Amino acid sequence: MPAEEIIDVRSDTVTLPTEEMLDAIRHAALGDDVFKEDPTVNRLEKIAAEKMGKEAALLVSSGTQANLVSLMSNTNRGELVILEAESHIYWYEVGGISTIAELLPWPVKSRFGALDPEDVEASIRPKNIHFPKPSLICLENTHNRHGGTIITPDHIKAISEVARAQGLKLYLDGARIFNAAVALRTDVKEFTKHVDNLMFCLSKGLCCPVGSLLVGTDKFIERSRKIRKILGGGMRQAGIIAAPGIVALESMINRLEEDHRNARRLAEGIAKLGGIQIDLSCVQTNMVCFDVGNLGINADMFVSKLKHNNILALALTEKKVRMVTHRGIEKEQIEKSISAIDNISNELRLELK
Ligand code: TLP
Repeated sequence: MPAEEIIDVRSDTVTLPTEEMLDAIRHAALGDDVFKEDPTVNRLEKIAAEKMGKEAALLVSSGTQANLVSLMSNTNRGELVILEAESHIYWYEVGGISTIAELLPWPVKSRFGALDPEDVEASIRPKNIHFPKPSLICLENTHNRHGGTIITPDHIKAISEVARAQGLKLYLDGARIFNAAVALRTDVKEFTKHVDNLMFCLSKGLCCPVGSLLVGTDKFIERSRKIRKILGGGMRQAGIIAAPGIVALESMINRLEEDHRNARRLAEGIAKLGGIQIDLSCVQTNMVCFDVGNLGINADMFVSKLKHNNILALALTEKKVRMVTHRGIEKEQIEKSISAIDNISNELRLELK
């Protein structure tokens, strides 16, 4: 008997490489990247820089490493970094911003992940003997904890004007920036042209097994290369990571649209069910977050009930469950998920009566 299918919507990080990627890995030309001699890495970095409209790029092992290297490369020890209060850097990177980069994170709240330029301006305190020097503003697009929401190019521009006027740098955690670009049917450069530098991930919806890229000026990338080395991130024959990255940038970006379509389908299906709250206006890319608080259960418990139905999801907050669509999650898996959520919520509502 075939094993029951597992629907894994915990994250788009669970995606597996395509056959084309595996072939590219097998045939990649390799060299020692610490000596800058891996031709496949060099090619990927060139393609990434061009796509983002910047001078240079650097392959790193993960999104977390990309953010850490960028924080260190954009600042000096002891300075202050303004970031969104629910940002990945602040929430999920084990406090590397403080323990390793030795920076003071200054979280600013927002409603949908897009910092209000006025709030950013207000958080930049004047020169004073008591205050650390503010040097960097970090944005995140799409915004993970706000449910994959998009910060529009115009909004980034408004924040970049504040940054420039105050002499601060602007960095973008663009782990899923291609999701934003595809959703708005816009060239990714429309977002990146307003920031000094950014990172994006190959290992999420683009389906690569490993890797993220930092992109910025030649000077920023040279400094980042040295910092990556300090952090143990010099990766020798890294062409085996870069090869699927090239495939991703050449052929996997437009497919993100399918993930967005499926997320919308899932969200609209959930919205019709009783007892669950979902804000459809926040479902802008490949994430679907919904609130199970009215069912008399917390998100962790709801997630374990889903697991009994062979569906893997994540608890985002005490009451919110997150599901992420990606390659391998099709209409059929979406329908199965909606009906499992329906059954669970009906059972819970009966218990509440
Ligand atoms: N996010 C992961 C988890 O860490 C939560 C996920 O499943 O969404 N920036 C953003 C905006 C991210 O969402 C992530 C990963 C990272 C950075 C870190 O990337 P990795 O996992 O490659 O270190």
